[in-house]
Formats: sequence, structure tokens, C-alpha cells
Amino acid sequence: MSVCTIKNITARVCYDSRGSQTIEAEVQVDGHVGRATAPTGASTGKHEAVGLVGGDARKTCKVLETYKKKLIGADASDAYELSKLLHKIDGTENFSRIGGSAAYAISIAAAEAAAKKRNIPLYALLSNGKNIALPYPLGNVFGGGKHAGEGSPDIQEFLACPKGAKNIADALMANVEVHREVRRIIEKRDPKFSGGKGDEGAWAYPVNNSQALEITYEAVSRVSHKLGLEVRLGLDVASSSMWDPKHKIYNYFRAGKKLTPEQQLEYVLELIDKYDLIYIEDPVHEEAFEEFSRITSEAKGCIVAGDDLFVTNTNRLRKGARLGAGNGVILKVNQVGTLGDALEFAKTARQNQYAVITSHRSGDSPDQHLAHIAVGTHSLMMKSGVVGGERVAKLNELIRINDSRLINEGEQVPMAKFVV
Ligand code: 2PG
Ligand code: MG
Repeated sequence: MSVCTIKNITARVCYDSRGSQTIEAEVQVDGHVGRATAPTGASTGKHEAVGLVGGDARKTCKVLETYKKKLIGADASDAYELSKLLHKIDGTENFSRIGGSAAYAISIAAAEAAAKKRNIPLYALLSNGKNIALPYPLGNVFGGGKHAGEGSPDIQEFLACPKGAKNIADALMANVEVHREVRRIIEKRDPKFSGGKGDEGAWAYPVNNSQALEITYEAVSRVSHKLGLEVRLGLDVASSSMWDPKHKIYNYFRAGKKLTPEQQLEYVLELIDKYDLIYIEDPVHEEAFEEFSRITSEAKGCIVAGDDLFVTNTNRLRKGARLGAGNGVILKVNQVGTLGDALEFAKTARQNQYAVITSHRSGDSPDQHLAHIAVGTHSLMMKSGVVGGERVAKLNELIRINDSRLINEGEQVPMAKFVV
């Protein structure tokens, strides 16, 4: 295997899909350049790595100039070693010195440059190209919480999952159809609907949680029927956004209701049953490991995924696995900082029979890496928006991955296997 020595690193300030400043890094490896832009979340878990140094992209670039020589000469193809090196340079628990956004951009740009040098796709570098499968797109079709305006539901994301799709083309088409169908249903209720969307391209419309559930459930049911393919509904409750730790209550500000932890549990189980949910993310807050495990054991046939709970952190996942908390994990490289840490997290998840769901961030870039990370980590699903350039970039890359296999080996890449 050829060595992929880092020859130079440059960084610049640029913009994400929300128009916020972020950092983009370029890593050079023997004439090959990898480039990556750090995304940003709005509903961030409190245990996530720090993003920009002091919240400032320019400062993060300046700091990078001071340590980049320590990275020159490192092997760009070894995500684990590069991760160790970045941790050593940073020296803090949460990348507060060099910024998790810099760690993200450098580690992904390095992997891309190494893959280019070896003339293989990025996913093959991450997974050795063995037994690959394509993730089901988990598409955000209706938005609420921190991704949409005040009048929208408290629940953050209403997601479509085309479980019955036999190939990626059908899967992507189904989610686009659900997104369109949601608009049709809203317009029927309100012909004056302006077509507003939230941060991830999901429709933003002022209804309460149960009305949004009815609309999206109707949309997935209609599309299932129309296409003759099972499409199911999922939710990201993003419960930490509603959790009031002082009063130990879930505060549904917009709906004007407050739930005790026990009531929250009952509510969530009721939703899983009533709307036949295939997926639920962060149904309880980020420290509620025990309630997570109760939901997991009671919600049969539903993926119960931890996002703010695990924050792509292997130690938190190990604790969750001991307690039976969740059967799915959200993987977001920038939550933990480096690609190497995220690969370790995915490996631990698979060893403990957790489904991996690789996810975008609400503030994202037109980078395509997410598709490769999802395939390279054997993810069951890839969570993203359905429309918008920065979302479609990742979805179209899944089509390209499938196509290149078709051209080179004469067969499609199979869809991942549902284990839950
Ligand atoms: C989430 C994400 C992505 P954010 O909560 O899962 O949808 O949102 O990037 O704002 O944390
Ligand atoms: Mg989430």
C-alpha cells in the first residue's frame, strides 16, 4: 500500500448553507488535493466537540497556521493515526484549542486526498471496499424545533424512510415523492401556503405536533400505495431542546404543554404505535440513558437512535450498550471532531448490534463526503434533507457510487439490511 504523505495544508473561511462562516481545509498529498468544509449544527448536544475556536472561523484558520507543520509528513490514509495526532496537538477533551471544525476538515480532506492518490473511492479507503451496501435515505420532509420558525411543531424532524426500496434509485424517488406529497396536503388545507422551508429543506408550516404527524403519515401512506413500495415515517424528537433540567420537565413551548419524564415516555411509545414509526431519534433527553433503554425494549420493530445521547462518542456508546440504551446511533463526524474517532465509534456500534445512521448537519455544505462515510461505515441509513443543493449533493453521490459499481463490476450495490 502506497504511503500518502501530507505535503501541505491550507485553510480558508467560507460559508455554510445557513450563511454562517465556517472553515474549509485543503490537504495536499503528492499532487493530489482533498478538500472538506466543516458543517454546523443548530440543535447541538452538550457533549459535542467545540466547533470553531471562540466561535470564530478566522481565528480557527489562524490557529491552524500555528500547528500545521506538525501534520506535514503524516500519513493521510491512516485516519486513526491522524486522529491521534490531532488530539495530541489539541491537548483538550473537546477540541477547544484547535476547534473541532478544523479537526473535521483536516481529517476528511486528508482521507479524500489519500483516496485520490490510490485511485479508489473514499468509501473504499474507509471500509477496504468489502461487502459494501447502500444506506436507506432517511429524508427530512417536515421541519420543526430549532430548524424552523416559532409557529412550527416542537418535534424537530419528520422523516421518510423507503424501507421497501430494492435499489437506491427507487429509494430516492420515494423520498422526493413524499416531500412533494406533503406540500400537496398542506396546500389543500391552506391554498395560500407560501412554500416556506426550514434549514434542511423540509417544509415549514405552522401546525402543532399531531397535525404534522397526520400530514406526514398521510403522505408516506399515499406514496407507499402509489409506488407499491413500503415507505415509513420516522421522527427526530430532539428532546434535549425541550428538556428543562431544573424543573425536570419536557417543555413543549409551542404546543404549550409540559410532560414529566414518565409522560414523555408514554407519549413517545404512543407515537411509535399510532404512526407505525420505523425510526425515532432522541425520544428523551441527552442524559436519560435509562429511559432510553426502556423505550428500546418496549418499542419493537423501531430503531431508537441516540444523537445528543451519544454525540458520536465511543465512551458514551459503551455506557449505552451496557444499559441497552437504543439500538441505533447517529454518526456525525463533527460531533466528535475527527474521522478516525467516528470510524472507531461506528465499529463499536456494529460490534454491539447498533444500526449506524450517518447524518448531515442542519448547516451543511455541498460536500459529498457524507455518502462515502455512510457506505464506508456500513450504515443502515443516511439522514439528510430531500431537497436543496447541499442535501442533494450527498444523495446524488449515492447514485454515483452505485453507477460506478454497475459499470466496473456489472452489478448494483445492494441496499443495506434492516436488522431491527
Ligand atoms: C439533528 C441534526 C441534523 P443539527 O439533530 O439530528 O438533522 O440537526 O445539525 O441542527 O444538530
Ligand atoms: Mg438529532
